[in-house]
Amino acid sequence: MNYKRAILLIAIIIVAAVYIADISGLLTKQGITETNTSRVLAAVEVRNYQGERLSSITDFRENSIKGPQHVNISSYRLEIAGLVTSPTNLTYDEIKKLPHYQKVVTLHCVEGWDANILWEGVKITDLLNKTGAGPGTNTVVFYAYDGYSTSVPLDYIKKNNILLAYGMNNVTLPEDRGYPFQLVAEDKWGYKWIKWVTKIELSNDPSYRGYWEQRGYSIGGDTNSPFLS
Ligand SMILES: Nc1nc2c(c(=O)[nH]1)N[C@H]1C(S)=C(S)[C@@H](COP(=O)(O)O)O[C@H]1N2
Ligand SMILES: [Mo]
Repeated sequence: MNYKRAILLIAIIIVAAVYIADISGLLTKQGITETNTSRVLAAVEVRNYQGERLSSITDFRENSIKGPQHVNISSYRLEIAGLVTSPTNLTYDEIKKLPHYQKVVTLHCVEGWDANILWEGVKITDLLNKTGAGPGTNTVVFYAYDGYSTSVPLDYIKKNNILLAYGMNNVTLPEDRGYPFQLVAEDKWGYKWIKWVTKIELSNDPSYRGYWEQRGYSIGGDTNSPFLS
């Protein structure tokens, strides 16, 4: 065997080994699926998932405070700051390289419409593992490109494997829907599902009020309670 063929063979063995290690990592954890199938997202959205009917990525009412935002992905950084041990900035590609998960979750807007979507993204806890959380952290505040903000308890994120989504129904999050990232705030009203996320801040202030919370919506935002507090 000549030198070039040996190199090629070694390369093939490495690729195969990485692939097998990756697929054997297919796991189901607390209702969410870790997947290796859709890192390259499709051109056409799925409308059924394991027999369940999904809404379309166009079944939303666009009513964001400043309309759809355009985020330049080459200069985009997700900042993770506040009560962290080591603050960090991550690019879109760095975040997409983290383990990714899928779950079907319904967004309920206080205006009375819902959307049942197959979300795909990374776990917020995986992001926070990069920075650490200092003593006293109990709240996670999210900020967006349009000046919007909201907060959720750190415990809620940990207990529910809350995702930061970059995909919906197997397609990349469209700009109108929050590209590059939307928080999948399951069991919470739509105003907690912050889009165009630019910053995650760890805080010790559970009474932080974001955009709609300052205008009277509840800080907890649970869909099983009234949203006006
Ligand atoms: N950055 C940002 N995120 C936001 C909003 C917004 O105005 N700005 N609106 C929220 C509200 S009230 C709802 S119901 C959902 C709706 O998602 P959609 O605009 O994709 O339909 O986005 C949430 N996330
Ligand atoms: Mo909403």
